[in-house]
Amino acid sequence: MNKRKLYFWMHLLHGVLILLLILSGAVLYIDYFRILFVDFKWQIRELHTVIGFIYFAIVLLILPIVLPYVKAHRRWQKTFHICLMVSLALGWTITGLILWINPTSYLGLRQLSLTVHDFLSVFILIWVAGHILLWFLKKKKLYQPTPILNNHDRDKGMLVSRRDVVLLFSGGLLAILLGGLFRWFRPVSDSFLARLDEMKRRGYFRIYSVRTENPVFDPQTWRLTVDGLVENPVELSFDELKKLPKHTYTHDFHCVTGWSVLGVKWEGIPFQEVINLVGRKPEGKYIKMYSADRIYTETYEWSQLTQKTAMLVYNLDDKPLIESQGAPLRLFQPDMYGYKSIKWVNRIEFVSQRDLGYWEEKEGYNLDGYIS
Ligand SMILES: Nc1nc2c(c(=O)[nH]1)N[C@H]1C(S)=C(S)[C@@H](COP(=O)(O)O)O[C@H]1N2
Ligand SMILES: [Mo]
Repeated sequence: MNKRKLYFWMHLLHGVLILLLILSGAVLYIDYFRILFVDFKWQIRELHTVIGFIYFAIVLLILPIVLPYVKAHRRWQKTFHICLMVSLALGWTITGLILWINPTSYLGLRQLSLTVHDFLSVFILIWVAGHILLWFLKKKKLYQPTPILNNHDRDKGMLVSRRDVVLLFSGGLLAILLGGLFRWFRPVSDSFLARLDEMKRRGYFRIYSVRTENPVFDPQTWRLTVDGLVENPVELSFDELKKLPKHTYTHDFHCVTGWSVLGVKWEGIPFQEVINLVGRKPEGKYIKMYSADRIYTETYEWSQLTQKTAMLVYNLDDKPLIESQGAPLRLFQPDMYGYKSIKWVNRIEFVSQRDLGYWEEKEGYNLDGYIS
């Protein structure tokens, strides 16, 4: 294979791998796709990781070919481009590795990695979009590329000159920055920046559901059934439930797959209030909760839910739960992982034998889900 062809294929392979990473990453990142492919979430994660490793290997392979070339030519565009690509690859790989290892004892590090990983991905996405746009425009003859004057670019089988890519990219960045100066753009850029800031500071909920459709909450017809091995089974309307003594406190939320939200304000009814209300029979040692999605369940030892902070939550950060986050009611036990925080709770059954919950059955998650 001659050099030109080799460069061409390397460049293409590099691009294809990035595209695959972005695609598999998007499935993990975007609520809609994650929920659609929920049964394969771990497989997609593994796939994403493997492609990531291959990608990094390719970057390492390409480097010895590219570096001498950059050294010989000392053109700032080239140097800039290579440095950028290599730092992106490094940043992507290092943060990806940390997320893969998922160090539960270093939540801060994990959180930081997640933010950086997400941020770099968006950056790369913009980069790729620019690449494809230029290539497309050129194909349609809508754009005349800056002539590729030197032989090396031609040797590399470049589709467009690096210079145009750099120009387009800096142009895009500049547009976003300058956009902030125009009044019509302000709300967009401000809310974007505010959201970005909040994401950086405390993370955000990555809505997880095993069904594609959320149960709808109708305050008129909604009932919470508490039954099983209790003295007085009850059916509570939302208003009745809210009349029980409430409790509010702030605590972090951790999903076992590696993301967290810091400093979430939880407001709801301590579960002990419900126990008091119905009177647990001695045989009712375990508690099984059902979701209005009619598929998700979770179970607990009754004694795991007696601390005041184990609650049926209806307000999150001072606002009623939104539909995708379990409206009107979800459980929260601060010592346990997110999967124990069952959403759309509509039935609580006291039982004498403990069943596995949804994820415990499906993926072998730990039954108690305590954060280590
Ligand atoms: N009914 C129901 N509850 C659920 C889930 C679900 O799929 N269905 N996912 C659990 C998991 S794994 C997590 S991490 C949290 C996510 O909460 P969020 O969707 O508010 O981000 O909800 C938990 N409760
Ligand atoms: Mo989770």
